[in-house]
Amino acid sequence: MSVPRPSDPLYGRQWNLQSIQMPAAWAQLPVGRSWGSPVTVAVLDTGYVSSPELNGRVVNGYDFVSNPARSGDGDGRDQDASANGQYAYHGEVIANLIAAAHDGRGMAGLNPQARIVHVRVAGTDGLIEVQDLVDGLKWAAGIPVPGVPANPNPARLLNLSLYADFIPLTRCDPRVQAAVDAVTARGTLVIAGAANDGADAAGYSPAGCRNVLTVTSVTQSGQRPGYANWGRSVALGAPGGEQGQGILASSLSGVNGERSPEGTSFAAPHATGVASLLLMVRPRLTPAQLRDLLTRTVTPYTAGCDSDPARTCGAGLLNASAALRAALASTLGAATPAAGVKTSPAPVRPAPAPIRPPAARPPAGNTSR
Ligand SMILES: [Ca+2]
Ligand SMILES: [Ca+2]
Repeated sequence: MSVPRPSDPLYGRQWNLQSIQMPAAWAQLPVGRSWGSPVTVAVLDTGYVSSPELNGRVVNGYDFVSNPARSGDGDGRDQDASANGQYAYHGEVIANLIAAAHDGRGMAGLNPQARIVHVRVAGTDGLIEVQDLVDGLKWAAGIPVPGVPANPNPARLLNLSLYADFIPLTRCDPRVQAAVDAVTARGTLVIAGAANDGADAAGYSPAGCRNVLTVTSVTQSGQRPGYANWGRSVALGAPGGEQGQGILASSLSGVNGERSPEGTSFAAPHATGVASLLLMVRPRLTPAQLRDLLTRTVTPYTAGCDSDPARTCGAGLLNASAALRAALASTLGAATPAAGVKTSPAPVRPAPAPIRPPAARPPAGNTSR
């Protein structure tokens, strides 16, 4: 079997794609045509960046940052989710990891056929209020939110490389849990980064909530980096990098158009990208079925991910090839189109004007590591 090798110049340094067996996953998909049903992924994060890696596949969703003192755009909530401030690259990198084009430029994303909706929930300080997160979660999945126009591009997957600030880090916040349960009931899977405090992820929202697929970081050698949260609420591990060996991605504001950040923020989108491939080939998979496929096909950690067995990193390391093979071998979640009916993708709302370039500075708090 020929293994596709993207011609994108950064591809040779994207070690994380090898770690999760991405080339062998792509090899199972048709070349030069659609991989299946269209899949929309919402990135709840710092907001919209007009990435050339996502040309025609990215939507400027909605700005849920309600506090004008933290929004950086002079007002509260509005229809322009454009990122601004020093962390603007955060959501951009996450979207690119999931869906960057295989176009001979920049990086290669996990699913170059996925569509991205940016939902802005983080202020320019990188922090997130519970109510903004709760409303953003619902809206992203297509649930009505008072005072906000309906989302014309509801997502089946929500990537949350973040947690709610301004609340104690002692348990899943019941407001966040209720929102997660509501979107799960609509068939949408919430995927979260475990956060970067080297602590038990159970105290974080959404990482510690039920029905969330929580992802922590592992290094290239399959170990938990010291920053990465751990514990029973972690479902699996994915490459999140470490100092000096980050997760390479295209970024408009990065030096030479690239960045190599590390953090669980950049582990979670690996699971999201693979889940989006599973939904393309098996569009009726439920959140529970997606979770099962992703966790039972992992590559086991050779000697645990940490010398302390309590600091678990979940079932193992994400394995894109094995997950896709398992999905394709099963009829679970298969589409049942009516004979002669050709499905076509829903229109993507046109993206508005590009944002002002963010300052390139190292991130600080939150999962914005
Ligand atoms: Ca605003
Ligand atoms: Ca590219």
